[in-house]
Amino acid sequence: VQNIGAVVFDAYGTLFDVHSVIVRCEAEWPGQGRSLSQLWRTKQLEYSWLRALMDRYEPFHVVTAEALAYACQALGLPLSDETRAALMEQYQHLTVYPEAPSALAALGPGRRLAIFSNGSPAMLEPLVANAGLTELLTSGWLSADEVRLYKPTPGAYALVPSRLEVPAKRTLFVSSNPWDVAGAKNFGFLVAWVNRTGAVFDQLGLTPDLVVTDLSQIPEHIGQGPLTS
Ligand code: LAC
Repeated sequence: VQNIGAVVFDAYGTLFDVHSVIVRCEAEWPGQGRSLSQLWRTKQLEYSWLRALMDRYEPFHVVTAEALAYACQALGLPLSDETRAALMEQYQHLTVYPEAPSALAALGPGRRLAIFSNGSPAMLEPLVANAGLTELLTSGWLSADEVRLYKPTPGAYALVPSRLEVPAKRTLFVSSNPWDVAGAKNFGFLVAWVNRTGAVFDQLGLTPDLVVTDLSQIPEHIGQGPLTS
């Protein structure tokens, strides 16, 4: 995979570990933390896809809050306003995967680095700042909210080449979420799947160009950034 002018990252689960959400859920409801955070994440994604199919877009922080409300109700967990606020706040303080900063530093020279996420600006701005990634992400973050279209709709990914001014075929999209990997491939990016957990890839008729177990393995596969013309 050569001549890559831009490397673009999914946020949740790719650059950022949502595990800190589990810890906060577990603190609130001991023994229920993992199941709550898993159901919360599953519903968050389901709702984004269902809203897209119904053409009833809402920003990702709204969808995330509605998914949390569902998950707590489904598990019979009473959710107070302050607990809701505390759990939502966790999304702004997710831990960065340990290898991410050095991987970003290695990929940076001669190319654009950015996040492209379903996350709304209200979610991404503090998340990136709190994680100290502002300098390393030379082209910042892009939110699907700018086009009010969620991944994996091609129109969502189209924001990336239009903002970065690097063609899709010279852009490497990096995600840990197979559905997002398939969506990015469908759009026309070169795609790397970060499979940290030994997961099975989804059967969607699309496969990643590169499979790694963490971000540190990406630089060796894509060589040097093209000399900035
Ligand atoms: C993101 C979520 C969906 O777009 O992983 O960052």
